[in-house]
Amino acid sequence: MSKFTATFGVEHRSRAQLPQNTDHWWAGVLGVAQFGLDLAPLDLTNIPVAAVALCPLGDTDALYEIWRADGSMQAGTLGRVHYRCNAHLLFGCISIPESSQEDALANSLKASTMAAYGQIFSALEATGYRQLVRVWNYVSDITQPTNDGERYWLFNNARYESFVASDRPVVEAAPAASALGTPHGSPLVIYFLAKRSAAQMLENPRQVSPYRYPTQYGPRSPTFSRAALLAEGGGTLMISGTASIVGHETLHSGDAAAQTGETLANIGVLTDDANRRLVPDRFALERLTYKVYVRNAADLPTVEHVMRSLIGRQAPVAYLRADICRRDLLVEIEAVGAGVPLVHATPRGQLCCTMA
Ligand code: 3EB
Repeated sequence: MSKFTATFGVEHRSRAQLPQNTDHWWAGVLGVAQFGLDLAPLDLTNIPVAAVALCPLGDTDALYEIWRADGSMQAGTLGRVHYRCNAHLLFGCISIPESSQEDALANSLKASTMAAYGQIFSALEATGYRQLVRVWNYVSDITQPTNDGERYWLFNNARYESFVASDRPVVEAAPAASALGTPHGSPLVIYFLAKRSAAQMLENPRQVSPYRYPTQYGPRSPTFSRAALLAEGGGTLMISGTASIVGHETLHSGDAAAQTGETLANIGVLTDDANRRLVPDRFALERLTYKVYVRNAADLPTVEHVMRSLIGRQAPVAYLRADICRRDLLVEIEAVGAGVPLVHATPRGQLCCTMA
């Protein structure tokens, strides 16, 4: 791995913490995910913004997840996909309204999922950023039953079929992902990061790989890996949405505190594996940037307490209220390791050698 982007990472900000639209700071932004209901548009030229109908928990009504990178950037639109990229990385997003007909609950999700992934894969082929490494999926009414099963099952089926139709790997090289539920009537929103060169995909030995889940969780297993390890940013670990699942089973049903602890144990296994692959102590629970989805807002103090007791006071954590794709899951946690602040602390030459 001879060349990589020195600066790459994520930060979370409130609206008040965003620089003016005209500020040069935005030149270093690959893309933005905006979380909140009925927010005024950001109105940024040439920067894709994924608008997700999930409410932040805490003292802000808008959360901005900002992906930063360096080098000159180019933006474009292909179909409904908006993207922006530097020499190595591409951020993209797509939003597809679902049919408003109640009786079309199943068909419209299948169609919108196939359309979204079809357009994403076409855009990746057209731009040359072929490796899809991280995907965020926001699906309305995610646990709602239909005649053909829960909507998450239908989403899984359509996602799988889209991958196969575009000759994409559905097992070991599947992207890291998150999948969360948004309120009824929200569009399907997917945002993603893609690369010109491959990333290392990680599995978690404590957990059955998603693509091998048994059919009790739906006839078609989910298409994602547990984490992606990228050379960019001096080594960046992107951990998928992670829950209190050991083997393939949900543990600690009804217990938000225990689910949070089990989830962090799962994340700890992934940071350990990434350290073995990259450099010792590169990643630690205390130094990740977290996004935590909480099913019941009333669980926030409990979840926060367990988070802080296990990760310490320093790590940034953003909380969102969201439905999680299994009804017995109360918490889902995703995380990003290293990124912008750590680049300077890490000797670059060492990373070049170990990532090769
Ligand atoms: C799990 O581990 C919890 O379908 O893309 C987490 C991350 C979950 C991604 C997805 C689902 C997805 O199975 C749920």
